[in-house]
Amino acid sequence: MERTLIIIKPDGVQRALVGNVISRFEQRGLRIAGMKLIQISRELAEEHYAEHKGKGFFEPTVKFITSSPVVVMCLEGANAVVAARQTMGATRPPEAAPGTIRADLGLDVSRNIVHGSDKPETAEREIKLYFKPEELISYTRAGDVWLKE
Ligand code: IDP
Ligand code: MG
Repeated sequence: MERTLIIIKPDGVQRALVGNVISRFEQRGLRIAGMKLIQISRELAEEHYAEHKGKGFFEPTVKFITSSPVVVMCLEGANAVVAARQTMGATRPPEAAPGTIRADLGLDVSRNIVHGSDKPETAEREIKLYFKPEELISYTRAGDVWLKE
């Protein structure tokens, strides 16, 4: 069992895509272990995107993610990190496969609707940025037995 950190970015919230995005992860078989609507501070955004510090898109990306509320989710399931990234699609919407969130719902890399941890170690770091341990709940859903043999 693995956990990953997903953020529905300001464009997703403002464009009323929250339900659409959550549905895709839910239907894929990933469970919501934690979820909340928050306004990200500059300090948190800079920590979140620390690996990109110094790149040209760092400042606009930090400005954008702090510009309006976001929905943060911790998703849990088998291979949650890879599965969620696959459901999201490639970083740049024109390169994302049809059927993915970023291809179906967006056009531009700077407004690509969702964030998802890129590997299990990143997920661990990012989940801690947004959730206290007691805010996360592991459980089984009735339908989980129908997801695998
Ligand atoms: P990821 O979100 O698929 O993991 P990263 O390379 O980690 O992609 O970049 C983080 C975020 O920074 C992207 O989701 C996107 O919002 C923004 N970003 C990345 N590259 C560019 C760019 O070339 N122009 C504008 N924004 C970018
Ligand atoms: Mg990334």
